[in-house]
Amino acid sequence: MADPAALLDEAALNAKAIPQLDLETVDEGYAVQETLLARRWARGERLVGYKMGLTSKAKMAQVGVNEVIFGRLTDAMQVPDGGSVDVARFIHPRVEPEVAFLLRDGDIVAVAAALELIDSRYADFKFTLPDVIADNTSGAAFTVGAWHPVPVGIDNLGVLLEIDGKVVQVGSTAAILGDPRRAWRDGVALAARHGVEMSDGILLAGAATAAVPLAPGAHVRTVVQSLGTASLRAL
Ligand code: 0L1
Ligand code: MG
Repeated sequence: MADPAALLDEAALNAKAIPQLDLETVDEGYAVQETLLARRWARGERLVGYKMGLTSKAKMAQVGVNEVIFGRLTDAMQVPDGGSVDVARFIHPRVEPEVAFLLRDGDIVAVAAALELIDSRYADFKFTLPDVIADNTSGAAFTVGAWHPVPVGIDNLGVLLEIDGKVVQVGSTAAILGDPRRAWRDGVALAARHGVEMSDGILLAGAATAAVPLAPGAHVRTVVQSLGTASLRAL
């Protein structure tokens, strides 16, 4: 088989879906993810953080698996809050509302509302667990709102996802493994098992609702109770 990391990298660069790779194990998936990211570091992208995936029942059901996974965030994926992103760069982008943590020396120092754009490089958004891990857990772009000190309770904050001012998803941070801080703890342990230290930078803890397709022209905003908003426009 051709180098799976090269196939995934080129699929993303050309916005052209590829068939599933049918990797066999989760370890193989993380090894391909590492090689995929190495190609991006070589092009000058910088690591700015991490993301947890499949942290809610809705997301697990949407893709038919039941395990959390982690991926990497790079500077090239970050869209400023209120900024624009050209969705022609993607294959079949979807957007989901998230909670973001700012990590310093292994601790959470701030929290924010966030949006994640996911874009599977596989045709029809269909993949196995090892395949989606290899594909940097479908990560494509993200926006983080204003950082806030961590409130006492963040385990049941209301979350709205709006497109063009209309509410399209309603959820709660409870959907993120019962408490987004659990996604952080589980993520740190999972990453450590794969030789990755998740101690500094941004951590997208996971989506509070299912992801929705993102069309050009859409203005997307999430509102998270006590944490404010994050927004972007799709060009
Ligand atoms: O961020 C996520 O939860 C996405 C994980 C990968 C599954 C998907 O593409 O929906
Ligand atoms: Mg996500």
